[in-house]
Amino acid sequence: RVRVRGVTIHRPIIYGNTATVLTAAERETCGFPDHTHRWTVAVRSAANAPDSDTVGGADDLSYFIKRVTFKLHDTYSNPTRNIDKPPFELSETGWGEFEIHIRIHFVAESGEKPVTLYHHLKLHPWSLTFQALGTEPEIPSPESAAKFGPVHSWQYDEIVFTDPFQSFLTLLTAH
Ligand code: SLL
Repeated sequence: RVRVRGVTIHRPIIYGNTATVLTAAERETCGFPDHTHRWTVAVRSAANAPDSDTVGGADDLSYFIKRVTFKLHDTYSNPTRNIDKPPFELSETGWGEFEIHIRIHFVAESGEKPVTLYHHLKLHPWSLTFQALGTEPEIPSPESAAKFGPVHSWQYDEIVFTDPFQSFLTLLTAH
């Protein structure tokens, strides 16, 4: 297999989370009375126009991503979660913020090593309540947090492949 020397090619992605406050009814039915939020962590394409109500582009990343592993806090059972097909996202309920390790595995023919990203799961709308209420930064009550709607925390990044194999370069550019 031939590497194409001197070439870099990148693919833009968005990664991060949304979170919403559980209603009293949801808190009862989710099986964990101490859980306060439902959240979704995701890796999405930043290419193509986003839909109005989703974050990230409509592009399916599976032509070059084989698996995304989300490593959660050890308070979760089975904290290592593998997602092997798009959408590369995971939803859970919980009570606390923590750092999620996001490991992106590329299709076998790429010959590329996995890439790890880190995302601080955000549940609380600190800045919004701070600005709107003029209070000191403090975790808002579930009631006031719910009024602000879903929390969003997303990062833009580019996955860069340097000296890619010719076949992988062809695969990427053909998409
Ligand atoms: C904190 N350092 O103390 C953080 C850790 C961990 C959150 C937060 C687990 C849910 C479950 C969950 O939400 N963990 O397994 O019941 O705030």
